[in-house]
Amino acid sequence: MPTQHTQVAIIGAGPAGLILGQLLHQHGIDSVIIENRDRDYVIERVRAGVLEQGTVDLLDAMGVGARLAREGKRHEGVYLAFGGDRHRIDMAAHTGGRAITIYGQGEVVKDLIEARQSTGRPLSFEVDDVSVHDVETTTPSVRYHSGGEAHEIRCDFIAGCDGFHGVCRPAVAAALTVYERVYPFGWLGILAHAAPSSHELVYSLHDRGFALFSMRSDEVTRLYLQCEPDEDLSAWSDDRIWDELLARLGTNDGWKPNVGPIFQKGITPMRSFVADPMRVGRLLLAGDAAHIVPPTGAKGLNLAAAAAWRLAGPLDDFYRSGSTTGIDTYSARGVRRTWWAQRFSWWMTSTLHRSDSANPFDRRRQFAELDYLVSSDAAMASLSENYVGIPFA
Ligand code: FAS
Ligand code: PHB
Repeated sequence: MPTQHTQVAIIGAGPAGLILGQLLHQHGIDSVIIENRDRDYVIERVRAGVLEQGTVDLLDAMGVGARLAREGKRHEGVYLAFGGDRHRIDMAAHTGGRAITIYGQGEVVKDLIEARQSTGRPLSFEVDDVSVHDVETTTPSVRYHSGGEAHEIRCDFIAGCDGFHGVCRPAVAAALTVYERVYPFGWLGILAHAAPSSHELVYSLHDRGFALFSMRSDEVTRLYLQCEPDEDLSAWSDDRIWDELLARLGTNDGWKPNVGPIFQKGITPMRSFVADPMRVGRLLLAGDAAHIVPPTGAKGLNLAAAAAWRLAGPLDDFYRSGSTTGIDTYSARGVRRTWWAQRFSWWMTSTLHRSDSANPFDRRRQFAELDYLVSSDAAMASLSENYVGIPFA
């Protein structure tokens, strides 16, 4: 069986794995990245769209921020709509100039794959039967098949960046405590060829349910509406989707999304999930492999980037000085940040979604929560600080 030797074996070429690979390269640390899907799939998969200030700064510092700087849309504010009115929160004013940037996850992954390939370091797509071994020893290994041939990677560390449905977390499930909440609704998301009619995002709580106005470019609008978790997509004609979006998003000042041909639609389940610890022996989990947040807080991709950044430094310390301090505290620091993001994402989700079980008291309290939020500088500052992202350090 062909055997590769490396320092860090990275499983998964999503944002977590690719950012870690690039940071390790910059520290002169060897790594091998293996991915079970093909290159086009990981680029074209429709996911995140919001980058925190810290993620943008990290990608820039890694030298993969040029196209992001040219094509990304920097948003200093965000709108909350309820009771028929839109309210703008000036996040930059509440955070000393920090902001979010709209840039599709596929674009981030594309830039990172190009950077990886220009380093000449290994990145293999379409592998299968991936398994991890001896993670409780100082010589763990990864086995997989590629092109029908068995392969083995011998390494010092395995970075489990294989997402929620990967093999790394289940491989150490016995050592983990899992916390989970599944929400009684999902998101029906679309991409449409329509020029965005707002220059910033609009989150809307409406009697008919939540809706979100976002974008991908000057020609493409991204929109979501609250639906049943097991909603049947075939029951949603394009006309029905637009009728519902216009009903939930249109505001008294006449603002509404532009309508255009829908070219992508899908349903996203909503869950909060935390696995603790994020490290078992020489296996270190990062990103969705360790935690899932509902997308209302736009934290998933940004947590993955923060985890890669939080792991690269300690690995560099280990190879420079043999110190394991950073590696030993990786999980505690990661789990703490994850719970902050969980709290914010749960709060955004429960404040902005319609719950069938809610009684009239809860509805009015939800409304009061939003009314207080857009009337209090302290509350707007808290939302802004969390939405633009708590600094990585
Ligand atoms: P990923 O899932 O992206 O990557 C893991 C990789 O591992 C994948 O490429 C997978 O193919 C591969 N893999 C899996 N099993 C494997 C195996 N056995 N062997 C080899 N490879 C394997 N987050 C935000 O921050 N902002 C948003 O606006 C936002 N919107 C979202 C909208 C939707 C519809 C969805 C689904 C998610 C959204 N998210 C958002 C969250 C999302 O972006 C994730 O948090 C992010 O992809 C996490 O990155 P990774 O941890 O790298 O995991
Ligand atoms: C998106 O643009 O896809 C998006 C924006 C904000 C969210 C989730 C998704 O909270």
